[in-house]
Amino acid sequence: VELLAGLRRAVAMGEFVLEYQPVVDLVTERISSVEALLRWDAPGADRVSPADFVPIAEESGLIVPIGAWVLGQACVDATDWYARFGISVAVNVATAQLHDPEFVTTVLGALRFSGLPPQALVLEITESTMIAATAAETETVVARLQQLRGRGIRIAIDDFGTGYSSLSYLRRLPVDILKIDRAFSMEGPEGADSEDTALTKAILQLSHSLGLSTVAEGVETSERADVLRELRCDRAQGFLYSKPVNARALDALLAEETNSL
Ligand code: G
Ligand code: G
Ligand code: MN
Ligand code: NA
Repeated sequence: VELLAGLRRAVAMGEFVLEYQPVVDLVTERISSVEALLRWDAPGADRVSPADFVPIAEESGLIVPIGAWVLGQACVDATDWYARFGISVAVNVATAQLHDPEFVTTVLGALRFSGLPPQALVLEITESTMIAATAAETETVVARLQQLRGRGIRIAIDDFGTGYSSLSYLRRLPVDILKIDRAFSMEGPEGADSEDTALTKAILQLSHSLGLSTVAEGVETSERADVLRELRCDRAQGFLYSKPVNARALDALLAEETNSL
């Protein structure tokens, strides 16, 4: 209840900020895109993790206005990065946003206002999006995603491999990118688990045969990056390359890359 009141105030007072985590091309090792990640800086309090407040924002429906702000801000920030470096931006979209009749208008409005081209925007949705939905609701969401995809916006399945019934979603959803959950790249005390590698390999084979692009999440070591490159995973994201950083720090990272060309 306290958190919910805080969230309402945060929406009204503009206490949210975005950080951006680079996604790196595994062959060139250059930044090809970024993922926008929401942060809540309540004045006089410690930063609250989205893992704690996003579920509450979802339950209360506040995620709809918060998500609209995220889309708008991410598109504004990315316009310059796209123009100068060809960097696209991925935005996390909660289930409640996809069920909002205004969702398509909100996304297209964010593009129009910022001037960001649709091919520079990726919407990340999770497999769980479809679990609670009825057949009719699923159809509506799929139609919305198809409409956006028709404009050139790409759709990514986030946290792939952890949800239930993954494969049936791939058939139903209009998808361009699979993001392999970081659980498959997390290393135990003896290094990368061979079972995780086997699963990663299977996901990559599936992804290749469906013509999808792949991003491995949670890559923390160069050994893991080597394995992924060998398995022809396209891109990787994780602490090996960069933690999520604010927009100014991302500017600096991109400028640094250009200088080292
Ligand atoms: O960045 P971090 O690892 O703290 O994020 C924790 C969780 O919050 C992740 O699952 C991430 O997908 C989610 N998250 C981060 N930013 C957003 C956002 O803008 N919208 C939604 N719906 N979820 C987000
Ligand atoms: O669920 P989603 O994939 O949107 O969550 C992204 C979150 O994962 C980010 O908030 C970020 O803090 C976290 N993250 C990013 N890279 C790494 C990593 O290399 N290791 C771990 N443990 N977490 C990461
Ligand atoms: Mn994500
Ligand atoms: Na993820």
